[in-house]
Amino acid sequence: MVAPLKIFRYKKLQSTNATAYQLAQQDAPEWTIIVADVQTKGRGRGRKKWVSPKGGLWFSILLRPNVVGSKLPMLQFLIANAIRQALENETGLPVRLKWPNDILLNGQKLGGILIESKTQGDMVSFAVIGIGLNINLSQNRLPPHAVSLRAQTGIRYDENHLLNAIIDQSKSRYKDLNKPRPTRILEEWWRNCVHRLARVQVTLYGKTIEGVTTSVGGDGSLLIRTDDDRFEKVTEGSLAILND
Ligand code: BT5
Repeated sequence: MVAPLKIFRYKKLQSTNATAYQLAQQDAPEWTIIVADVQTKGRGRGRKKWVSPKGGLWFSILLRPNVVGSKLPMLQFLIANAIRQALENETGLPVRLKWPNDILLNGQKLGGILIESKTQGDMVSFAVIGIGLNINLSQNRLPPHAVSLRAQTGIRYDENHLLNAIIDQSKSRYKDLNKPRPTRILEEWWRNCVHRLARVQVTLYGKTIEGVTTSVGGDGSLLIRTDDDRFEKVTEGSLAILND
């Protein structure tokens, strides 16, 4: 059964993920959504900061998928597909995806996804899906290599309308997570991946792998064919697209 949607809106929070996580621990139902106009401690992966002034869409969705923890990367891809489709439908802009968690517009970072979860044994008890999207921020409020919809087009967008479109797309795809094979999620993600069959460099803990990305796997990994024709599977890291 799908629980009814409940949206909690705040003017300012440290992090919508932190608030959603607390609510999850207090048994809040699936599809509880936390939105903040401003985050004072917005976070990315690891210890990275997420710049979150007014003008962005900063929100978290609480889900309780009945899946094993190893399926969480597919949940991230599923949500990335939902965001991409919603933004493309509503704005007509060519929004693309970059491994592992980036939403791009014209090669620059429009947004990102951060999943924080709790598991019990192998199973997920809840997942908080944090989504940050630069909607109406002016370029001078954005970090380097970032872009907003408004900075790109000069148009001001309705953040609420976009939020609803993303939630609708996420809801209509959610059941795909329970399919035995994640083919549909993976194919859609890969079709819209900006570095499909491109030369990339992935860095993790100082180790670098260079080569051509050939596919993504059901565990969320990226397969890279190196110059000496070996296949390397990477499950974490930061990816840069090489131009040569
Ligand atoms: C991400 O991390 O891309 C995930 C970002 C998730 C943010 C949402 S907002 C709602 C929810 N509540 C939170 O506290 N977080 C989530 P990562 O791949 O680690 O990228 C982080 C890097 O992106 C930083 O180190 C900066 O280089 C860059 N960055 C920071 N703020 C940005 C922004 N507003 N737009 C584009 N890039 C940004």
